[in-house]
Amino acid sequence: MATELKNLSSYDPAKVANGKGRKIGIVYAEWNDEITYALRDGAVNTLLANGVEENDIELASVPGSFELIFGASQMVKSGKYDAVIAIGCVIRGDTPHFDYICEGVTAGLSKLNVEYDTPVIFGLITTNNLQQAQERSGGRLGNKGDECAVTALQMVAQFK
Ligand code: DLZ
Repeated sequence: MATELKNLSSYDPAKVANGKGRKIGIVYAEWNDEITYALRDGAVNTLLANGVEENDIELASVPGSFELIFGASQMVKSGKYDAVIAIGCVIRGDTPHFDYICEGVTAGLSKLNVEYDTPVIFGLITTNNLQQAQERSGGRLGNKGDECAVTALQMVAQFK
């Protein structure tokens, strides 16, 4: 389903598992920080709104989205978290770099999900321009950080 058809921040609170006692790691990229900080804050606020305690949310920043793989990997291997949310924003430029980063991050995070028992949530926004990223980080289409937080709690409740 295209994001155009779903507001990323809308969810039914009654269907979201309470996060009390859950430990969530969030790794976020500094590239396009106007966007990634908004995504990170959305994720944190939604976790708090659904019972996760502030002390149980740990944040780590990495330089760019490509480094999300290593950052998420370190968090997963630490065994400290019930779920890890990886947040980044890649905006298409004039070269194929966009495709390499998107493919690399997708493959890297997917591998973690297959090889370890901690769910890694895909909070990477991949857009053609800044406006599309703004629309998905608290704008017209909601905030993908909210969606990631809800997804993390659902995955933990279902599988841990
Ligand atoms: C190099 C680069 C470029 C061109 N664009 C982005 C981007 O749109 N979003 C992002 O998160 N990171 C970008 N990067 C940085 C790479 O993710 C990575 O940090 C560098 O290639 C160093 O490994």
